[in-house]
Amino acid sequence: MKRLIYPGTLLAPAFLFVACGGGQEKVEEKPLNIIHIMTDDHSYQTISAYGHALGKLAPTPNLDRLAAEGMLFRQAFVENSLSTPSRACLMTGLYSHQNGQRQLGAGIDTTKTFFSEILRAHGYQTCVVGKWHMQCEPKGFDSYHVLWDQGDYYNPEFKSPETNGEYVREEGYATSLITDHAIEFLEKRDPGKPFCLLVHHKAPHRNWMPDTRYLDLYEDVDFPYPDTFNDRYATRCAAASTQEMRIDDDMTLVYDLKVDELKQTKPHDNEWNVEGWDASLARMTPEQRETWMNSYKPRNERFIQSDLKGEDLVRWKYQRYIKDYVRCIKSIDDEVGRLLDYLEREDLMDNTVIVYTSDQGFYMGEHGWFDKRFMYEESFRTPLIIRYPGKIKPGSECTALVQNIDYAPTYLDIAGIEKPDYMVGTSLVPLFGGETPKDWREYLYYHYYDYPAIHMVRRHDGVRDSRYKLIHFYGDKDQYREAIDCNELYDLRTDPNELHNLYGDPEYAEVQDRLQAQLDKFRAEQKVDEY
Ligand code: SGN
Ligand code: CA
Repeated sequence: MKRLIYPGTLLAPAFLFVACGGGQEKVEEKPLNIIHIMTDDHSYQTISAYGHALGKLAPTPNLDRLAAEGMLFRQAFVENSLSTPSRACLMTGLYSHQNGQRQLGAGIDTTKTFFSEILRAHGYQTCVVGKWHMQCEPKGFDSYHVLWDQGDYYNPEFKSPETNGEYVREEGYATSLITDHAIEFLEKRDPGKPFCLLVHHKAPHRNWMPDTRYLDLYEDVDFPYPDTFNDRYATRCAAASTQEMRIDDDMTLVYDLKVDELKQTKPHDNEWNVEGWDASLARMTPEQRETWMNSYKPRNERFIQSDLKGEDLVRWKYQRYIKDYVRCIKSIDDEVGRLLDYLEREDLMDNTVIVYTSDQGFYMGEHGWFDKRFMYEESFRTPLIIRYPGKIKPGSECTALVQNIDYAPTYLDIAGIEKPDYMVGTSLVPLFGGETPKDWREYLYYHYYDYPAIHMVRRHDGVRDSRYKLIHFYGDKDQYREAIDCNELYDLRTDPNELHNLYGDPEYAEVQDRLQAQLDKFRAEQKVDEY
C-alpha cells in the first residue's frame, strides 16, 4: 500500500509484523535509500552485460555485477537525446516542452518541482555530485558537489555550499573525484535518515580523455566496425545526410583524436580543434602531461608517417575514438565498483536501490557517426540497470518500454510517496516483479529540438512501439539548410539497423496509420506546441 505523505512531514517508518514464539513482534522496515548513477553519453553497446561486440572486447565487470544482481532493461529510452533536456526529464518527470528544457542551453522552468525537493520534504537526505549542467542551481538538495558546466576530465572545478558559490579546481581525474565526493556524502550523512544520492559522471563525454593509468589499455585491440559504418542514408529524409556528426568529416584529429603533433603543420578549419585541445592539455599537471605524451606521441608520429587517406584514415579515426571512449568506460566501471564495495562494507547494499543509466545513448560509429540527438536506436536508447534487493530477481531482464520521465515517479514510489498528478512519467516499480502489467504503455514519444546547433541535427518528433518507429522531421528553410517536412517509418524486427525507410510503402499503410494516430494523440494530449 502506498503511503501518501504531504510535504513537510517526515517519513514514517514502515513496520513488518514477524511471527515469533506464537506472538507478533514489530520489526522496523527501514525506508530505502536510492543511488542514481548517471554517466554522460554512455552507450549500451559498451556495457558487456548488454552483449554487444564492443562490450565483449572491453568488459565492464562491475556494471555486469549490478546487472547480475538486478534487472537489465533492454528497452529503456530518453525523450530528448541531449544532456540538459534529459536531466530535466529526470528531475521533473515531465517531457521537454513541459519542463522548459528543450535545448542544450537555457530553458529549465524552475517553477517545476524536482523530485529531489519532494523526497527532501519527506525526510530524505538528498545530494548530487558531478555533472549537474542545468542552468539553475541544484534544487532540492541538502548537499551538492557539482562540476562547472560540462566539467573537465583532468583537475576539474567543482562548486559546493562550502565553496561560497565559487568553482574550485581539484587535482585528479573527474570519474575518481566524483566517486570520492559521493563517498564523502555517504560518510557524513545522518545514518538515521534515508538518502537519495545522484552520482552524475562527466565521462565518457567528448573529447573522451582517459585517466593516465589507462592510456595504453586496449591499444593492441582491433575493435570491430558496426554494420552501418558506411551508411550513405539512402531512403531517408535529408536530416540524416545534412547532420555534422560524422567520424570522417566532423571528428577532429587534434581535439577529438589527440594528435597534438598536427597542431602546427596542418590547416585547421575548425578553430576549436586546436583551442579546445590546448585547453584540455593546459589543465593537466606537468606529470600528467608527461605521462600522456609518453603514450600518445609515438603513436601519433607513426600515424602521421603513415599518411593515411580515405577509408584507411576513417578507420584509424574510429579505432582511436573507440579506444579512448572505452578507456573512459574502464574508469567508470572501476569507480562504480569502488562505490559498490563501499556500500557493501557499510552494510548498505540490502536497503539501497541502485540505478545505473546514462543521460542518453551514443553512436559508436553506427551510420558513420559519433554524438547522439537522433531518434534512431543508438541515441534514443540508454543503458538501464536497477538493483533492488528483495524486490528484483537477480539476473532478470525487462523488455517493457521505459523512459527517462519515469525516474522521478519511480523514486517517489520507492519512498512510498504518491506521484503528483502533473507528472507524466510512470513508476517502474510494477515492472520489478518480472512481469509487464497488462496496462503498461505501448508507445513512447520522442522530441528533439536543438537546431540550429552543433552537429546540425534537424528537429523531429516521433513514436515507437515494441516493433515500429515513426519519425517526423520538420523545420523551415534557414541560412544553413532547406525546409524539411519528412517522415520515416522503420520495422525494427526486420530492420534493426533502421536502413529501410518504409514510409509510404502500401504494405505498411496500416502500421503507418496506427503510429501516426498515436503520434497525433501524444501531441494533442501532452499539448505539444511545435512539430
Ligand atoms: C558539446 C560537444 C558536442 C555535444 C554537446 C552536447 N562538443 O558541445 O559534441 O554534442 O556538448 O553534449 S565539445 O567540443 O564541447 O566537446 S551533451 O552530452 O551535454 O548533451
Ligand atoms: Ca550527454
